[in-house]
Amino acid sequence: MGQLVNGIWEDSWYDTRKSGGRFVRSTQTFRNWITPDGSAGPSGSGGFAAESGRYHLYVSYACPWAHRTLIFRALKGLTDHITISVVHPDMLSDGWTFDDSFAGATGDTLMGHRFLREVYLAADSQMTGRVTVPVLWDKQTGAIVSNESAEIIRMFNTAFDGITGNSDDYWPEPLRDEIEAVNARVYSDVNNGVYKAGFATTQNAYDEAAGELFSALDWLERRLADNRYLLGDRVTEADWRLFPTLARFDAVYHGHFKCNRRRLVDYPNLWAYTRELYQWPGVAATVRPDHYIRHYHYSHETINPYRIIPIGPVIDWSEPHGRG
Ligand SMILES: N[C@@H](CCC(=O)N[C@@H](CS)C(=O)NCC(=O)O)C(=O)O
Repeated sequence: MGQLVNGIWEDSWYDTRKSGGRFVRSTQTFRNWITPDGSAGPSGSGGFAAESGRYHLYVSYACPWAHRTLIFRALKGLTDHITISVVHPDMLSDGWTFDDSFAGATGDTLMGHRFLREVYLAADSQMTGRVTVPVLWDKQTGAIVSNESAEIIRMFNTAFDGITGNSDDYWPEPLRDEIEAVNARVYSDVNNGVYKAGFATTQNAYDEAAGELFSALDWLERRLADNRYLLGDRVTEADWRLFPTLARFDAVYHGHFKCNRRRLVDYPNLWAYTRELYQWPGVAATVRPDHYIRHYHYSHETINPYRIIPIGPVIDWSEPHGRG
């Protein structure tokens, strides 16, 4: 694993020395928005109009951030309008690669590159930063629109509605403030919280992250006792941002990241809720345990130096959820 510095690939693991053993996720570099008419969005520059077939999404089935974008692509009827390439689950010294020898890894179906970093360099030959998935690519201008999943799902939520005729809204105006508040805690303590626990290199950093994670799961469990979804009776972006972490919890985070106070299946409401979201039309195909179990255990040498892939818990996703 590594990063680009002035266009040159440097192979290095996350440096937690300056942050007291804490993992600090860096912010993303490409922050433009696709809009219905190509006008500029909340950040970046304009020129990215919603058009069928114009955009390509680079993803990993292992990555929870990329997973959100795949879910929104499915929910919003965008599979015929936005093409995808899926990287190999192993992220080693070359970062994400387009080796297509793992079932479901497609290679770079658009440009035929070997490494994801080449996609970044095609957009900016002097790029400095991490080479992450997801990446939303504009075929027309040869630019990266965005590599920030939180913003890609907002674009997918509305930008293509005129093309797809799908106006389902997962970020409804009256609920936005509350969605933001739930997202903030879920991001910090759950989505990123599992990484903070797993990548901690001091006991203190781990204790802090694991404590916050399980307090947040207890809070979510209580919330879902009286509410079908996080915001009440309507599924929103907040649910789809939580789901990828819950889907990986028992198979990956519980063991590999030492998030083991409880398993997801020990929380009756959260577990039934996760099954309901899994069973939502189009969602199951985005959940690839083969990719995420392989990715985490094989790629994180500092955590699992012998790269043994565990046998894993048996998880019955098809059990009726009984909610609603
Ligand atoms: N804020 C980004 C985070 C993306 C991210 O960190 N992706 C991970 C995979 S789960 C990655 O590609 N990491 C490679 C690296 O850090 O070098 C987003 O939500 O899109």
